[in-house]
Amino acid sequence: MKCINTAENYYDFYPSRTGTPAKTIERKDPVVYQFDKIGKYSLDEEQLRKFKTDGYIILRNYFPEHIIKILRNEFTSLCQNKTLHSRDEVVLEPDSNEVRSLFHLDNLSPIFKKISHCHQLLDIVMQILGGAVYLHQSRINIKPAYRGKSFSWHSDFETWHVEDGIPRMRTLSCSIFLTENNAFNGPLFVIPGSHHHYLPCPGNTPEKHYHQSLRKQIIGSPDIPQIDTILEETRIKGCFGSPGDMLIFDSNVLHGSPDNISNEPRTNLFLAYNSCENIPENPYCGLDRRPIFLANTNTEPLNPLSLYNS
Ligand code: 6CS
Ligand code: FE
Repeated sequence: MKCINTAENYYDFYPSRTGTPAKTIERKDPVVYQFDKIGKYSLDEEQLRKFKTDGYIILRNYFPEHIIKILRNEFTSLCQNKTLHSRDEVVLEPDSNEVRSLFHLDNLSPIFKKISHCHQLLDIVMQILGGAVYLHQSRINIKPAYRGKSFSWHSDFETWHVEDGIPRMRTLSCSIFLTENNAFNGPLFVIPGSHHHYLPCPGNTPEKHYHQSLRKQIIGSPDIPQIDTILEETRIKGCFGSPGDMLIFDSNVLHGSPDNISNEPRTNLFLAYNSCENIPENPYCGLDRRPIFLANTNTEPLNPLSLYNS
């Protein structure tokens, strides 16, 4: 197996986009690194078992309405800031000029920074990932009404491994629903249990791939026959919910979402954390690292903060 990186422990356990057809690789890393409760908001055993089996869990009414309102208002004012529009952090829909994603929120706004450091998140994230973590990526994905386009099936880990150099599966995302997520407005679909298998993707990574992939991902989506094999044993689930619900999903769970042709936008905040024992070096595709707004280089451990005091 190829190993482009020079560091000794930087062997490629999960090769992908090597240009030659490759078989499914069984996961080589734990899903839950620690079962003990480390804080008030940590998950109980049953929730952890569910997360371990399915690769995701939805916590209902996790954030109160007033917090969701603050996040939504902050997002609206960021979008109104015209100076942001020409920046790379703003990703537009593939066939309209509507905003599809806004990245690096923790850098753009103290409110988003604070939510990403709060106990409600870190008590769970540090439990599952077994110790100190840092924020790898933050973003809001907006699926505008009528025109929001789909995301094809993918594992976030595949991209973060190949394009950002994250070595092992010790990474997860929290997605806080800022609007309704229903059957009609382009909700996230997940394949329960798919995180136990790694599907190497066809093709090679082009230079500056993110300019294309964030609008419409083609490279980094597995071959259909491999997805088909996974779907022989399990069924697609829709992550429906209301504002304030929170989805937590393993970085290797297969997910995607359909177009939004409804009259309601679908807006979710995503915060992706990586273990401080899993620091990336050079990307496994051999190209330059992606910019900081996609793959944070500040890997200092986060200290959990209280959301409600000062
Ligand atoms: O390239 C990335 O990092 C991202 N792309 C997708 C489709 N999901 C996760 C992540 O934001
Ligand atoms: Fe994703």
